[in-house]
Amino acid sequence: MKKLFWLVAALALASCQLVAQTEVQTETAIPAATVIPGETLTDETYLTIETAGFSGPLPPGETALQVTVRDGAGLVVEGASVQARGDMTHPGMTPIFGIGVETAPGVYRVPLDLNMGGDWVITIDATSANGLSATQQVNLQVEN
Ligand SMILES: [Cu+2]
Repeated sequence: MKKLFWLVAALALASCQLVAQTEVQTETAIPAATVIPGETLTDETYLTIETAGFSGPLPPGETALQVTVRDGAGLVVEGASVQARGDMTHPGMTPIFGIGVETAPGVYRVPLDLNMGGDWVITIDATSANGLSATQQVNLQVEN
């Protein structure tokens, strides 16, 4: 069982690296899976995160990401806790945070104040009511 966990962890890591290389314009990022250690990977043991709202370089200021949370079977997950953290790729910046509000079943609107032009890495965390979680990183660009 441990071997399976490490295999999945390695796959999740590989998919994170893939996401890091994804173009800013990508509408739907590659889903990342999180597995509870010691548990078998089944539809009930992981979540996926889909993101939208990254169409081309964004103007600086207030924006919102649309995040859809699904379970392993592809069904939307209602009542999840969704948060996003924004970090710029250069040092010396204070991170920004946004809390998701569910606007449709399994769909969360996450406001973010992109307060500077340049390259950002947005880290989205989702936790379901039954304690499963997933993390997704997306790169985006803000106009100067
Ligand atoms: Cu900055």
